[in-house]
Amino acid sequence: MVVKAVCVLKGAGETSGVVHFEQEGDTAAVKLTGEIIGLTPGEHGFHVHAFGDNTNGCISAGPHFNPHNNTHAGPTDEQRHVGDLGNVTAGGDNIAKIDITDKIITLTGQHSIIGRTMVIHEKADDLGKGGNDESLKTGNAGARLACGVIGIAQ
Ligand SMILES: [Cu+2]
Ligand SMILES: [Zn+2]
Repeated sequence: MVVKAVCVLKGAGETSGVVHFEQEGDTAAVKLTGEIIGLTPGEHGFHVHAFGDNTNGCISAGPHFNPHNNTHAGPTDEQRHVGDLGNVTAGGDNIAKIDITDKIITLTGQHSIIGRTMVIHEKADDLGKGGNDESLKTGNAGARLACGVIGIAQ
């Protein structure tokens, strides 16, 4: 069975986007596609945060989704936050095309990301290699430019 989800990201500034998620069965990798516009050229941290709460903007989404109590890292690291999807890269047109396949996030079961929030950040995520405390929590990715709750898609 294919499970699909979608996330519409919005924020206080000009950054916005749409991300589609697809998973072909409970244990399969999740494929993310879509684009985020209104970004400065270069890398921007991109994570699943714990709560589907945007009552106080993207801040209420809380920290990175981390059900296994790990430190922050990059998407290919074995020990990472479930929500650590690393960076997306915007080009000179200020658009980041999303094309990610990830084996850690899931759209089913106890640790499903549906109902949680995707956040796109101001700065690059240092993937836990920044050499300071914040690097092991947030990757020093800075402000939350836009976010949206991940919902069930048709
Ligand atoms: Cu984040
Ligand atoms: Zn993290």
